[in-house]
Amino acid sequence: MAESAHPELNAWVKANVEHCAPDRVHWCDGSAAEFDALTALMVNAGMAVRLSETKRPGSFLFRSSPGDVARVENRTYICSEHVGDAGPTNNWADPGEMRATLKGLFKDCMRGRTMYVVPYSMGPVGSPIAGIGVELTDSPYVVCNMHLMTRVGAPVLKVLGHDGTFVRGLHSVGQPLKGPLQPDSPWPCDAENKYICHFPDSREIASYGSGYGGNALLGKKCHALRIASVQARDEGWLAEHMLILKVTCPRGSSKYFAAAFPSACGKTNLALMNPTLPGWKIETVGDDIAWMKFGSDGRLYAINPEAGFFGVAPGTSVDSNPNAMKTIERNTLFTNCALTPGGDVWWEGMSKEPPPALTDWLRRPWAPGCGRTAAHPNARFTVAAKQNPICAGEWEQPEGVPISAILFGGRRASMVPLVNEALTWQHGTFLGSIMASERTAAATGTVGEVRFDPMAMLPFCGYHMGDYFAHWLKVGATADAEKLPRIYFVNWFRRDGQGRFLWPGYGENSRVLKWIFERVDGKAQAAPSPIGNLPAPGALDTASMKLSAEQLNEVTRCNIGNWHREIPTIEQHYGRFGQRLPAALAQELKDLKQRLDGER
Ligand code: GTP
Ligand code: SPV
Ligand code: MN
Repeated sequence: MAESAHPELNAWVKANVEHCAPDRVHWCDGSAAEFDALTALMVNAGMAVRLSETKRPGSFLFRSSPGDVARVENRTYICSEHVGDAGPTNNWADPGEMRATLKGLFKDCMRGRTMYVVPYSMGPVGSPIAGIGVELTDSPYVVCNMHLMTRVGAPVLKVLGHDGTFVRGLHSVGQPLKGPLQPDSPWPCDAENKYICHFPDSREIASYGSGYGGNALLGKKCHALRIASVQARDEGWLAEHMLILKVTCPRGSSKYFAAAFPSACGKTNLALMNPTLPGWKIETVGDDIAWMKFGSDGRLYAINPEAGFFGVAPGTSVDSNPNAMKTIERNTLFTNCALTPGGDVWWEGMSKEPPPALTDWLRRPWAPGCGRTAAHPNARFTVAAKQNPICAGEWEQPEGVPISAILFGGRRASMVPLVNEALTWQHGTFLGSIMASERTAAATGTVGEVRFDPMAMLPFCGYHMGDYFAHWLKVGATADAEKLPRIYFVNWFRRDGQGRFLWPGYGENSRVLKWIFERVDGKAQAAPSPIGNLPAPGALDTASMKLSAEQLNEVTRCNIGNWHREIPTIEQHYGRFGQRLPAALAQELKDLKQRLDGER
């Protein structure tokens, strides 16, 4: 493939070729041959290990530089034209100044390398909800991941035509090759000098210095969340950090739920769940991102803009997530997992007993009890969604699937009960806006620290969070209230005094999905509480569970005292948004306080 039929695209590529000075330019067609050629190239260069053809056919292991293992929120910038449009939760940078900085960084940065031009569609090609982007990158690892995570190639250029709009993404690992005789490093990057920049007004992304995940696969968080959230605000729809699942009850009727949990808080696990409740069935539409627009029938329809999963490996096992284990049996890219002597991958939690000897993610010999983890806690697998044995037949339906319920949830050791139903869309928006969660290894920072992460969008909202809340309220106010999804708050991560999880989670979460399903149908019973409707005694199906009455009461109750103590923290959180905090949410907080006072 040479150039496209799109003069503006061609001119943009040409300008970047001149500036970045790659030795070669390759327009990607998304074919299997292209994928095979690139993986072979990386194996030969020592950047990838081909895994055993009998144990893990068609699969490869990559080990990153220790300085490039996760998203870097402190190096992620929203460069809005107007000061203040990025809001207090984002790093803002002046777009003019940032463009000048980037110009310097990208100058000749691809010397010795190939620039890959990756035209991709987020969403089924040609879907009315889908969007197109083009990523220019000097990383063959990124290209192979984009093959699996998005739809790449000629059909995308066809939809783009000669004047279609697209999101522009420029990416470099930031390590020019010194010369043809200089061997490449196994994971080139510029560890100390990363810039993940977004220009929401012109729908542009520039990412420098990292090759890892959301920093580098620009279709994912940069495009499908940070840029798309701005497009969604402007056009009246929602771009959210949500899985999409289909749940079918024993009598055969189905509903679709979307759920927002922060990074590494259980989206992939819920979306691929094997329910423990007999007769109930879960199928996957998406595991990380949802784009939702209103259909002509007034209901909210969601598509999964992605085509694959970039999932957390540690903790994934035949017991916890058998469908994920089946999905990644073949044709999978693994990053920062450990390598077995037999040419397979391993990570903490994959089996109860670790293998006797491994090569860890830093390529060092590893033995059980040596005091280090063999895989990095943010080790990941990249795999095509269609390999998932429970992939819903309609997952690529261009019009999307109608959403009946939206779930919000985070990791909270105490306070937040297992499930709580919002009273209205506005109350649900309130609950989403005060959501907090313990930080995980998905981003660099202090693991375990509780922080507010509204709607699981803290690292991903491309504009002022106060305006984002207002957008949610507006979406609800302009819709037919009867047709809006109901909103729920869940928490699988309650702990006892010894730090053990009180709720078994994983497949047992189907019990909560059942209660929500039946609530939407107007069947299951609820009991009011100051924070919302909790399952009435006996309404949550706990048949054949090994959970004592005390444990069940502890996970499902609203702890009035804890909520009282949380109010000042919520007020402080809200205080950050100043005048841009919607009055309706300030009122919701007052109402909550009053209801809690009434329980004293
Ligand atoms: P991102 O891809 O970063 O957005 O993460 P995610 O939200 O898809 O999280 P994922 O499902 O990969 O889970 C992350 C970690 O949480 C894994 O180590 C899981 O084993 C663990 N986890 C998931 N669901 C549960 C649950 O119900 N209970 C408990 N205790 N742990 C869970
Ligand atoms: C997340 O951190 O929410 C992820 C992984 O899904 S990454 O693509 O690295 O953002
Ligand atoms: Mn995610």
